[in-house]
Amino acid sequence: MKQAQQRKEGQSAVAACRADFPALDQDVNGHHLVYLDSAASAQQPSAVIDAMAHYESHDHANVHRGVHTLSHRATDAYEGARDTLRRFINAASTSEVVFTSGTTESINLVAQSFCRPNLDPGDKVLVTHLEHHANIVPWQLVCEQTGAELLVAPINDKGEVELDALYALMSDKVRLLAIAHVSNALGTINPIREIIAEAHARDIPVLVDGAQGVPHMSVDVRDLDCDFYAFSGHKMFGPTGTGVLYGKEALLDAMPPYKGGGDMILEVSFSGTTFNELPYKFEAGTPNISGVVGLGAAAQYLESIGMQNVESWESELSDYMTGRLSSIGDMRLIGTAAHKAGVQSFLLGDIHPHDLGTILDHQGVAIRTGHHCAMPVMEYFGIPGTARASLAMYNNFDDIDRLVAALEIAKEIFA
Ligand code: 7TS
Repeated sequence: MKQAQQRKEGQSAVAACRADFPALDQDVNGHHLVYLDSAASAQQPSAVIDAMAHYESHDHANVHRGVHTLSHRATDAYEGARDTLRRFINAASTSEVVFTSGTTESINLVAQSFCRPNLDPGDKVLVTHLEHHANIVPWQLVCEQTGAELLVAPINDKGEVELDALYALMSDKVRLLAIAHVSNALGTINPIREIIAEAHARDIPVLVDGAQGVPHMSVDVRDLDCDFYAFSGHKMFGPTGTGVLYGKEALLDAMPPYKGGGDMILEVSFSGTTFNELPYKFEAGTPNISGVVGLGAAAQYLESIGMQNVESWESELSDYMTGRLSSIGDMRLIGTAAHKAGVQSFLLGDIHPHDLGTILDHQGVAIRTGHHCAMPVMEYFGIPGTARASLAMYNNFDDIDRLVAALEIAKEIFA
C-alpha cells in the first residue's frame, strides 16, 4: 500500500513538471500545443534555459586556458557539468565522460578511434535490424575502410531483436556489438544488460546507443557493464549540439585521438605531439561550453524529479496510449514488443503518414512522420514510413486523448 502511495506521489510530481517547460504553454494553429515528438527532440525546462542564459550573461570565457576569473568560472561550470553527468550515469570517473556534439558523434568516435585501428579484413562488427542510421552508417564506413564485415541480427514482427539469432552471430571474429538501448522507431526496450553479459562471455565489447534510453529510465553504466554508452543532450531536455560518450577508462585510454587541435594536447612540436589525458584527448578545440552547462542543468533537473518516477509515469502513459490507439478502427500499430518505451509508430487506414501529420498539426498535435532514420526497420515491415507519437515525462493522459480525437478527425476527412 505504502509503495503504491509513494509511486502515485512520485508520478504526480512528474506530471506537475509540465509547468517547467515554457514551450509547452502555447497555442499552435489555434489549439493548445500537444507535443508528442520528444523522441526527435525534447523541450527544455526553464532550469536549462536559465542556466545557459546565466552562463552566457556572467561567466562566459574559454575553458582550460585562462588565468582570469571568467575563464576559471567557465572551466568550473564546464567541469562541474561533467561531474553531474558522471553521477547521472554512475560512471566511475569524470575521465570516462567525453563531451561530444551528440549520439552521432559519440558513435563515430568509437568507430574511428576504437574500431578502425583494430579491424582487419575478415573481422566483424555486429548490429541489429532496428538501429537508427547513426548506429549503422559509422560501422559501414569503418568496415569499408578496413575490409571488415557488418553483421545484422534479425528482428521479429513485434519489433523485438531475435536474441538466439543475435547470440549465434557472436563469433570470435566479432570485434564490437553496437545496439540501441531503446528503438526510436519501434519503442522496443532491448534487454541490454543480458545482451552485454552474453557478449562479454564471448569477449565482445558492447557500445549501447542510449539516445532513447537516458531520457526515460535510470541508466547505470557500471551496473550494465557496457563498454561504451552514447547519448544526446537534446533528447534529455538539454540543448542541441551536446552529448556524451561514456567509455570504460582502460578502453578510452588505449584509443588514439579522434580529432586533432587545441586542448587535446599536452605538448606540440614538429618532431611530435604528446596528447592530453582523458577525457580532454577526445575534446579538440573550443567546446560547446554553454551547451554543456545546459546539459548539466538538464541532468540535475532529471535527478530532482527522479528517473524511477519518470519511468513509472511514462509506463502508465504508454500503456494508455497503446490501448487508446488500438481502439481506433483501421489502426495498424508498428512496434508491439513486450517491453516497450513510450514511442508508438502507426499507420491509419491508407492515409499517408505525412498527410496524417499535417492534419494533426492543424489541430495543434505534433507528431513525427517518415522513416525516422531507421529505413531498415521500414523495409522489414514493407512500408515507406509511419506516423510516430513519442512521449516524455511532461505528457499526460489528456495529450493522448487529444491525439486520438485528432486521429478520428483525420479518419473522417479521408472517409
Ligand atoms: N540513435 C537513436 C536511437 C536515435 O533515436 C537518434 C535520433 C540518434 C541515434 C541520433 O541522435 P543525434 O542527437 O546525434 O541526432 N533520433 C531521432 C528521431 O527519432 N527523430 O529524430 C531524431
